[in-house]
Amino acid sequence: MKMTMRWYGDDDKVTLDNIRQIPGVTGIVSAIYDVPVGEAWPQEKIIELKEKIEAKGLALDVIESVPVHEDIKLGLQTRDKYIENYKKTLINLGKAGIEVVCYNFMPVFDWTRSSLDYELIDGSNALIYEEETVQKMNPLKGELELPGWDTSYGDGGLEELLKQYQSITEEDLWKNLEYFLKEIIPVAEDSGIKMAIHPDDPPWSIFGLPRIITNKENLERFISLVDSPNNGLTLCSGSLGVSPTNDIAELVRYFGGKGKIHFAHVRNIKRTGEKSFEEASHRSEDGSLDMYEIMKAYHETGFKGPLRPDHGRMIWDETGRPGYGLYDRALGATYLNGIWEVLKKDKK
Ligand SMILES: [Mn+2]
Repeated sequence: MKMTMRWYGDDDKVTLDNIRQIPGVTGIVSAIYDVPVGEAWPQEKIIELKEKIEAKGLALDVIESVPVHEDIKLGLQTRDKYIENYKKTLINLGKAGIEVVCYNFMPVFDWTRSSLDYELIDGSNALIYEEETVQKMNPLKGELELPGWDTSYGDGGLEELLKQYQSITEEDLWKNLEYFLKEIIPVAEDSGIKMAIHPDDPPWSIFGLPRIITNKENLERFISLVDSPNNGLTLCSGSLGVSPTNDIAELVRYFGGKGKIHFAHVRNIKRTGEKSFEEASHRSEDGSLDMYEIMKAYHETGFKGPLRPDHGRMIWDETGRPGYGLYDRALGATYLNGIWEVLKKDKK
């Protein structure tokens, strides 16, 4: 396992110098943020990012994410142009020696929460999701806008985009995903890149939009769309784990055993009701997931890929990008590294 940390580039308040001082963190998860969605990433920008990270003694282990243009998810005629650009990006990343690319296939909205700074009982702040609150919000009226969302559709564009999705069923989305994979996976193979789809967060439909990367059955269907070692998963414990029917350790054993987990997000959540949850500290006792069992499953399946603590709470008066402060993620990395050390040493 390679312990990594997400870094948002030069604009990130958390610096590479901060990250290199967290014990046991050796790699960075990052992306190019100033190329519009759908355009190819220039080789020079990728090399520049990689060299900046390596100059600090860290490795650029994962690109998270290369976003997928909505026309691809919608299956529009124009998708082929964007798929060609996606292939160019993969080729350029491969030339730079990048091994893992994370992406997702969520229509319109990326990860969704009802509050970004909910105060927990200990005075820390966390992202939470309450289904009732989200149901009442109207993103068309600007009542919900989250930092993870691509809003390049601009004024009025969102309404148009949501209209286009009205006729898209889950089966349509599956077909569009299959079309995309059949185009890009051969390029990923040639470029030495493992593609790792991130599950939908939360793993159920929101605002009437289809969501399909949600549970074991669908993950199985996903990997069978294109049978290739380069077609795999970002197994995110926090995204999948908010559904009590998703047993994360079991998913790790099952898909990890097949060599299908290319990237691991390990974080805890506390289920607070049906379809409602708080993001908790990484520690098992603080949430609904048993982190020891999850790490044990990774250890037992011989996981050698990149792994990162996922979102953290805001603690110690830190301010910054919701979910992506330094302190709580550093605690998470250290905690997970501690579990890993025990697992390594206990192995007879
Ligand atoms: Mn995640």
